Amino acid sequence: MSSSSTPDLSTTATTENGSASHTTPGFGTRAVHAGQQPDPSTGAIMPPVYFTSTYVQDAPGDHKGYEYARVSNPTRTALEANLAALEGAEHCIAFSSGMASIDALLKTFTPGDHIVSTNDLYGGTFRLMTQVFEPFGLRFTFADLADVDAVAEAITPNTRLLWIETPTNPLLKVFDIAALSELAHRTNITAGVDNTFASPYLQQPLALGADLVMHSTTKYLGGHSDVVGGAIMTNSDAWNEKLRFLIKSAGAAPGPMDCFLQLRGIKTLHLRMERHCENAAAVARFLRPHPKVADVRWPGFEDHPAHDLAKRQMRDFGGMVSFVLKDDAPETAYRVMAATKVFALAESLGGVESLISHPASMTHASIPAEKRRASGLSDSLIRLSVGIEDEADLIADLEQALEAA
Ligand code: P1T
Repeated sequence: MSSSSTPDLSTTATTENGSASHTTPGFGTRAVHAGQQPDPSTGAIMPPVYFTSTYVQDAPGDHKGYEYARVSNPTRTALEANLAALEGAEHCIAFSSGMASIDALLKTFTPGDHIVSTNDLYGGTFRLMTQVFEPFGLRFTFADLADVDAVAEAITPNTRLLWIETPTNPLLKVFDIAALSELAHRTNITAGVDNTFASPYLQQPLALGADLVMHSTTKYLGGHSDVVGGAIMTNSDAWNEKLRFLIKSAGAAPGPMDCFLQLRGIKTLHLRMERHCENAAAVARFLRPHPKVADVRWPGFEDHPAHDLAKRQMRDFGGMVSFVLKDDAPETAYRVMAATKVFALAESLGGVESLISHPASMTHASIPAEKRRASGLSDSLIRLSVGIEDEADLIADLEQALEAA
C-alpha cells in the first residue's frame, strides 16, 4: 500500500511571516485515523468489512483497482495504510500471520543464501528457518547480535539478510538497530527487524536505518487476543514488489474481518502501551527483591546490559518481563504458573490480559534444549506479558503465586 492513498492528516498552521507550515500528526492521531476516511456512500466512520472474493470489471482489465481478494481488499488496504503510517513507511504488506510474513520474506532468497539472526528469538521463527528453509538450501547463523564485531565476522559473501529481533523473545535483550543496519549496508545486506515486542509506539526501526520492519500484529497491534495477523513495512519499492508478488502467488492474505479487528485494536495502541509499560515496570520492580526470585529480565533496570541503548532506541521499556526463581527446578516454575489467577497460563503476548508462560516447553520448545540453554534460556524461565489490569491486582496475584510455590 503506497502512502499516497493515506488521507492527509497533516495540520496546517500559519507562521509569523504568513506562510503555511505543515506538521506531521502525532502517533495517536495516526493510530486512530491513518488509512481511514468516512465511507463516501454512507458516512460510516469505520471502514466497511469488504466480504468479497472478487470485484466486477466493466471490461477485462477495466476495474477500480481491485481484481481478486487474494491480491487485495479495501479493508486490507486501510490496514496497510494505517500500519505504514505508524512505522513511517512508504509501503506495508499485510499477511495472515506473523509467521506468514517471515515465510514470504524467506521465500525471496535462493539456495545457498545465508542469513544471520539472533540466538535468542521467537521459537517459531527458529523452527521456520531451520526446519522449513534449511532443507530448501538456505543457510542460517544464530549469533549474539549485541556483539556487532561478532556479527561482522558471521557475515559471509553469501549473506543476504540480517534478521534482528529486539527486544528479544523471551530474554528481552536489546540490540542496536542503527549500528546493525549500518553494518548490513556496508556489506550490501538487507537489515530487517522483528518489532513485535516493542510495537511501533515504542520503536520505529526504519527511522534507525533498517530496510524492513515486521510485526506479528497478533500481539500489541491487534491488542485484544482476538485475531492473528502479520505485516512487513518498508520504504523500498523493490521489496514492496517482491513481497506483493508473493502474497499474490502464494496467498498468505489476511481476511477482511481480521484486518478490521486489527484496525479497531490499533486505535488504542498508544494508550494501551503506556499502561503495559507502567504495569511491567511495577511488576519487574516487585519481582526483583522477592526472596524466591533469582533474576529478572526487563530493559528498564539500570543494570540491564543494554539499558542505555533501550533508553535511546525505545520510547519506554515495553510490557514484557521474564524471570527465574532461586529454586530453578522447572516443577517449581510450573507451580507458580498453576497458582496465578489474574495472569492466565497461555502462549502469545501483547493483549490487554496478563499472560504467564513457560518458554522452554511452550513458545520455544522447538529449539533444541542444548541450544536454548547455551543462549541463556533456562528450563525454569517464566515469561510474563503484563496486561493493562490494575497494577495492585497483578502484584497481589504474583505475590500469592510465589507464596504457593
Ligand atoms: O503468531 P504469529 O502472528 O504468527 O507471529 C509469530 C511471531 C513472530 N515474532 C515474534 C517476536 C513473536 O513473538 C511471534 C509469536 N510469538 C508468540 C506466539 C509467543 O507467545 O511468543
